[in-house]
Amino acid sequence: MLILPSEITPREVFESRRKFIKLAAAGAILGPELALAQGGGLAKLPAKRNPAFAVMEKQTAYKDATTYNNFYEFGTDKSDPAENAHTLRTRPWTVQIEGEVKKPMTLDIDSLLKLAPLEERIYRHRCVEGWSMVVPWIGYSFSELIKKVEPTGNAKFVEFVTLADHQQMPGVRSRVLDWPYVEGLRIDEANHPLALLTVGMYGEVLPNQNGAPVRMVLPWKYGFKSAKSIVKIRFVREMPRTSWNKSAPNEYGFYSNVNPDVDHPRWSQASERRIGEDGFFTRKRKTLMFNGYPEVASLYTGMDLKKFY
Ligand SMILES: Nc1nc2c(c(=O)[nH]1)N[C@H]1C(S)=C(S)[C@@H](COP(=O)(O)O)O[C@H]1N2
Ligand SMILES: [Mo]
Repeated sequence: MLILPSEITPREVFESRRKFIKLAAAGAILGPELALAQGGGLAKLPAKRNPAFAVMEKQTAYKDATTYNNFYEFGTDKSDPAENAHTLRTRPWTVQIEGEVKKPMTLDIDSLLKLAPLEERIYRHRCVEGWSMVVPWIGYSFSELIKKVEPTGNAKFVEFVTLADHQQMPGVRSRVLDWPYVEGLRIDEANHPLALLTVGMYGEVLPNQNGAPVRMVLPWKYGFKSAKSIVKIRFVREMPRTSWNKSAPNEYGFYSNVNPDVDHPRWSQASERRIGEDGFFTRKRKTLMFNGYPEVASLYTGMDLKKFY
């Protein structure tokens, strides 16, 4: 039945939209993929969407975002983290913040959650392997935490150290990487508002396989820069030696900004497969410079991005 817009009263519009949203939320009309921000039944985490940081692309289904993961501490197959990460104990959990700061602190997860207002941000998320997702994350800008600890003038970089406990993490027994998983940023990158200290996704706390209880999300960089299950944040003078850089320095540089013009030595980075879109007729998507976040470009003025990959 077609109704002309001129025939509908504002009240009817409102009512039908409300019904639609209710049904959509229940997954009845759109199916689970488009039902907005449907989680997986974990603890809810109220957060207001920040529209300035919300890409209007179809969100990846929760099921896909939580069963196709890289988290080598739980195994190297994409399905391993979802199968194995139930052994991770995310409470109690503390994050130690130390190094070149005037106010070093150790925060438990509840204090971290309360450090700044939680926002929902819908980011593109692109792995160096050539796949991408669109995920509604929950967190706040890492710059909020930087403000609290007051870095000294010597703090040029930030190092993220993540949990490496072979009791809880079966993958740590294998030597695929030099544990603990370490990542890093230059201090101005860490201060960029896009850099998200992340505690939830899809309206809920993070599932273990996605880096519970706290991780980084750096949408303009390849996924491996976004360290999961962080236990220590160090403000340092020297560029941190990061796990992937140590394991293959010619393949994984410190910066690792998404860049369609700089290929991985073993494959092109010009395009990507969006998880959930892999039908026979589905074209690969063109990868965008800085993953479609040109606002970070000024961080790299004057740098040769082929050299500083
Ligand atoms: N501690 C830790 N963090 C990690 C990884 C890891 O193996 N261990 N994998 C990285 C990689 S390669 C990617 S693509 C993203 C994947 O995040 P997601 O599973 O939430 O999509 O996490 C990153 N963070
Ligand atoms: Mo990745």
